Amino acid sequence: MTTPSDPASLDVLRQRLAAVASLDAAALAAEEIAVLGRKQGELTHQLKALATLALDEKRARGAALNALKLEFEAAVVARRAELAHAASAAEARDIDLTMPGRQLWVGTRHPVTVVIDEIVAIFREIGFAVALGPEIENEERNFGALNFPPDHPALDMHDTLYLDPRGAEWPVGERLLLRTHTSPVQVRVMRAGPPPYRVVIPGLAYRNDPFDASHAPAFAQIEGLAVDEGVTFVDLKATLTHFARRFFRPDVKVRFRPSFFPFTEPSAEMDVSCAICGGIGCAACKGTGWMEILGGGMVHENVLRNCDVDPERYTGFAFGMGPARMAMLRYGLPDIRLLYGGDMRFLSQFGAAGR
Ligand code: 2NM
Repeated sequence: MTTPSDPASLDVLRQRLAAVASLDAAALAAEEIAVLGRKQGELTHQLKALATLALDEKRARGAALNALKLEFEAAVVARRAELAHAASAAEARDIDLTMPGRQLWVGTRHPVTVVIDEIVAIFREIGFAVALGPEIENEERNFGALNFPPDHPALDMHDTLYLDPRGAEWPVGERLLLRTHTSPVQVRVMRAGPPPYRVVIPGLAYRNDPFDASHAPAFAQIEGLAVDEGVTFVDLKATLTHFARRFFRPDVKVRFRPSFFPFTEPSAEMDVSCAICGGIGCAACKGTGWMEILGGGMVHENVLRNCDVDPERYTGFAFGMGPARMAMLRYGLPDIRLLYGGDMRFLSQFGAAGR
């Protein structure tokens, strides 16, 4: 350390100032403290020592020291900016512009969505409109209006997802539930105005079922309803046969078997010749050559009455099917969990994006 009165001390500081421009980051930080530091800094020390000098000398030396201090501060700031700039330029040189870009993820439609859209399109071609309704329904529209007796097992807590645990205390018919089928939408359509109706209703339905190879607790459904004067079972058979030929292939065979549903009388289930083996018998059709694809029937007169439609004047047919099941049959899938498991390696093989 030089003494305050030593003129050489100013020269030493000027040399150190000139050297700042070539210091690296660590040396710059050390030099800043060594010269400008508030406790140990050389310049700080020299400035404090001015107090011991005579007035004239104090003025001249003070001015020189203060000018030097400003220059030193400016030099440190400039060198620090220079070092930062050099570091980011080096980083930019490390970017490999020849590296392949990241794969962009283009989504595809879910196979069940592909099937729903196709089914809806086939019915639209022959004059059906689409109707939609809420997934939260009441007991009356989900069951009562549809001719389910109050003691029907479907109303049991084990089968239906009720929304309020106090449910049992609610007025009869007003308990809220997740619809177990899309049929309450048909009730809404009929109550909204007089026939004719020709509608298909795609949507989700819910049942208190464990997830297994053929059941999901939330599943897609498509139902249809056609009500007018003079609609007969022949219309049902012709419409659904046409649908099967369009959906599978023109030469598909169909058969109707008697069945039972609370909301239709008579009722039937429709089978198609196996899409996989063409009717010879295989694993997909369990050797029978036939696959069940839907249920339906003539709308029960009680249902028509419950929905303010005069059964003396109007008749109609209704039907329902599961698009996930249709997708499984068409693509030969053994387990519904493939469709609802969310594995993109599987799902992205179906509907092309944006189709
Ligand atoms: C099915 C089977 C049989 C059906 C009945 C009605 C309504 F509301 F008109 F009465 N909608 N859907 C129906 C009938 C659905 O699904 C397998």
